[in-house]
Amino acid sequence: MTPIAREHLELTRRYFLKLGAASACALPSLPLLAYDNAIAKEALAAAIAKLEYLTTQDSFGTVERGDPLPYTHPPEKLREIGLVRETWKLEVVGDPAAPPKFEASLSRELGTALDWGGLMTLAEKHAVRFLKIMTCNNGGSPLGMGLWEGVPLRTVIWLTKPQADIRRVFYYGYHNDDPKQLFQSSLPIGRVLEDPPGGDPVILCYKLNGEYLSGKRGGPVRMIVPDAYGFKSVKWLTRVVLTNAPAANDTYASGNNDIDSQMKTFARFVSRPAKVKVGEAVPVTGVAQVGISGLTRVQYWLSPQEVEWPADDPYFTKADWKDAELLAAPESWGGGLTEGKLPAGTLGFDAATGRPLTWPMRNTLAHWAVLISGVAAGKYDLRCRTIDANGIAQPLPRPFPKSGRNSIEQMPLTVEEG
Ligand SMILES: Nc1nc2c(c(=O)[nH]1)N[C@H]1C(S)=C(S)[C@@H](COP(=O)(O)O)O[C@H]1N2
Ligand SMILES: [Mo]
Repeated sequence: MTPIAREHLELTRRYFLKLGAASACALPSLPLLAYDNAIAKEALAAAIAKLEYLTTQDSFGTVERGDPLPYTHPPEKLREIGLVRETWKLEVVGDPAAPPKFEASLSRELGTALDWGGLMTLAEKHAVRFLKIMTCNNGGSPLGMGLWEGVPLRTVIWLTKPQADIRRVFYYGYHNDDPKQLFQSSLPIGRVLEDPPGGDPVILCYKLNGEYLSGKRGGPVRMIVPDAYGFKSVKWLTRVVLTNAPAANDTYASGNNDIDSQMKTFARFVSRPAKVKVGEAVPVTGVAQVGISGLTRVQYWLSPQEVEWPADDPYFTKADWKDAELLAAPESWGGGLTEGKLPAGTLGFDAATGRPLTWPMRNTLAHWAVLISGVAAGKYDLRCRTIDANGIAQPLPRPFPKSGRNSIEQMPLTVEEG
């Protein structure tokens, strides 16, 4: 099971319990024994797996490079290269190839680089926390769901007294001083200085789920870009360059990746049986990533395998899709937070009640579940998809890979004679 799968079970168990109780009175003709079996199975799995909304730091999926991996150096070396909090430093300098107009470099050479103490002083006044899902644009499903804390990148950029001729911000992770291991990304200065309505800032991130970032997660400090795929969130951050260059120079631009893509909305299965007996309900659960266009519905479609689908409808738009249930925001967020509580002041949450202002929230995930009943014996393909807040069904409006993999997921399901 993936980390998100495990954390998801706890939520869905409650959903099935509620559903089971309600249907016992409302629909007395349903095969209750089968329902009970399904409920029991879910409850058991949940007790074993203890699911949560947030992914703990250690159970995140990881996409990394470097030989050796920067955080695996011995402690002495880590101190020397600035990959522990006590010795970490961030440079913010101008690009000599496309010079910006600004007053004050934060540089190692001048002794003005931002250190951990400086960052923590800024944090006292400027720290923010928000939820963001981490997904590799080429990965089939999310790597993890986090509560990230940091200081907005713009707070540090303003310290350099920028004036003009700045079009982009390039930024770099530690790479063993080997140009071949360099990992870099970039953003338009506009995105750094300003957030879209309801959006979160780009941050110099030092905490995940209330704990300091581990080396593996990119600590002491990584970039977190809330609305972008993972490659914009550079780990082991050491250097920011202000530039008047007009174009991106992201490492991910090689490999045919679309480096301007914002997150897409798409659904994935988490748990579903491969086989049931006729009369047994089919419990299905999943996650949906909520991209730039939001999320209004998750749907499923059970199609007999022997039916061939017309080639001119590759996204199954004419299929008999049915709604699954989108689960509400959890009461307990998990992820190792004390009592599962989000800290006060988390962006997008009501200060008085601690509840989210909108749900589902962009750049996070939502859980979904459905209990499918009355399926005849046979072999099926089970598919799921999202409908975004513009009413557009996955994988449209952006079906191409390399800007975020969002193809419709498909799982086989066999319903056996009783
Ligand atoms: N320095 C550095 N930062 C990096 C990477 C890397 O290889 N080196 N991988 C990126 C990619 S492609 C992704 S998808 C995310 C994954 O973040 P995670 O490993 O914390 O889940 O980190 C990004 N940041
Ligand atoms: Mo990635």
